[in-house]
Amino acid sequence: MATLEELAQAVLDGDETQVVELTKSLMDSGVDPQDIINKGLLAGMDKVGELFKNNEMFVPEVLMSADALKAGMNLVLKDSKQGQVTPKGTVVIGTVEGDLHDIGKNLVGMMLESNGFKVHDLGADVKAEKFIEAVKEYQPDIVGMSALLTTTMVNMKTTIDALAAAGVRDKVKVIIGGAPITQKFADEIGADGYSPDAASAVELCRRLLGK
Ligand code: B12
Repeated sequence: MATLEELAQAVLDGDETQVVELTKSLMDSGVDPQDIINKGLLAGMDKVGELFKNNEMFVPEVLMSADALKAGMNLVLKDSKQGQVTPKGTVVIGTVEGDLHDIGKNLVGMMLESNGFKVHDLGADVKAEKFIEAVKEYQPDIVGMSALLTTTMVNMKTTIDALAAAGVRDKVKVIIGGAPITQKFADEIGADGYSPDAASAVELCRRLLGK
């Protein structure tokens, strides 16, 4: 039988085919989807983060791991999404201007979708104006912003200020996240919520919408 350790290793190896096979096998064996995500897929990505930080892994390999992770996540989340009908709420999500990191943002989007939210993903390197346009177009309940760089997290405040200047700040709840983000920072810039990971982001959205 496939193991969670093998799955983590396949993510680390950037071996998408293997990740898909192992994920399917674990799902077929009835392993808890949360364990497949946290102890398999994300455990592998954590290791990638460590090696990248120590210059033992480089951009092309990191991107292969990210693709492999996404393939596995899609399988698990697609399965848990079945049978859902009315959306619990609408979320517009994006990574702020200047920042290309989208893995965490994608995970948050996928987890929200699989928990019944309608998600409009604006992608990465999203300017404040684009968030404003999306709020006007989709009329979401929540705007989610992600940032992974200390140099781009300031653009979360820029975006909140721009939403206010455009007269739409009070129409939405704003939530933020990403490795350098803290609750303190969220309070400082006037965000409505922060969460450290994708699972608690779902809880946060539910709480903010009273669902
Ligand atoms: C993968 C990666 C990359 C990839 C990104 C690929 C992609 N498509 O995303 C590539 C190789 C392109 C890259 C490039 C760079 N990177 Co980089 N990268 C990483 C790495 C290794 C992993 C990030 C990641 O995906 N983690 C996995 C996900 C699942 O975790 P996460 O993003 O934190 O998301 C979770 C939570 O934070 C939260 N969350 C995230 N977003 C949101 C949003 C909301 C609304 C909520 C509620 C929650 C939430 O939920 C998520 C899921 O649980 C980190 C190291 C690290 N340990 O963080 C460095 C890191 C972020 N990168 C770093 C740097 C410096 C760079 C570069 C500047 C390198 C360079 N010199 O070119 C460039 C910048 C490019 C740019 N303009 O954005 C630094 C940042 C340092 C800093 N403090 O600013 C880090 C910390 C590495 C390091 N220690 O030096 N990087």
